[in-house]
Amino acid sequence: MSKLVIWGRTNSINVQKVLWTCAELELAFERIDAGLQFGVNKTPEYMQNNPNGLVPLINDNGFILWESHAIMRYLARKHDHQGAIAPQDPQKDALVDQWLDWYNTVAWPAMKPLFWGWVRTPAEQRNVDELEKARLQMVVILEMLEKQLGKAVYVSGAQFTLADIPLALLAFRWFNLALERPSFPNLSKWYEEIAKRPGFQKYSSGPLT
Ligand SMILES: N[C@@H](CCC(=O)N[C@@H](CS)C(=O)NCC(=O)O)C(=O)O
Repeated sequence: MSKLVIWGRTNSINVQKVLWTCAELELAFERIDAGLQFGVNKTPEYMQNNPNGLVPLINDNGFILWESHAIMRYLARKHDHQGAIAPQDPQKDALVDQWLDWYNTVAWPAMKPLFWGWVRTPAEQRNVDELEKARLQMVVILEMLEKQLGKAVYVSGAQFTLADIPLALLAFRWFNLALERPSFPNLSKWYEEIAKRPGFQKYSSGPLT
């Protein structure tokens, strides 16, 4: 029987993407804690499999893969024969890729300083002016998502797909930071819908750490 092993701590957004994807695809897996306080990810054995020394990493019956979006796509390609979360139509699938890339190149780079500043930096070391600039930048970026969600029910179109997963995990962080937030009705409506999914409930929730 094929065995999927995932390395990564459950509070990592990148690990959560993979765990939630497994939940959508109803895949069984073994998870090994790694990263931050758990260590593991900088050991020579781990670095041989992932030279970045980051989580997540998977071993799928001998096939090694890192980079959370590559892992999500791989699992969907292997198991999602009906196109339940990764559309088979090339254009719909390309739109999924577009938003996954947008998350990596635009949305998360803007969110990361806010998350690290408010969650992982001691209060006395925070640069509040820089954090305010980061918040305003994030508002501009979320306006793009707000517009998109005014045209489509889900991020890449009419169907829930892989593209919703990272952005919903980002939105969880945005909504759970004690920040001033403008009203984004489309984003809120989408988020409320997504928050009903068992994979989101199981892997995204809990205090931000
Ligand atoms: N682009 C990579 C980023 C992976 C990444 O930055 N992982 C973080 C956790 S979210 C990490 O391993 N940090 C070091 C640690 O946890 O020790 C991906 O999407 O998988």
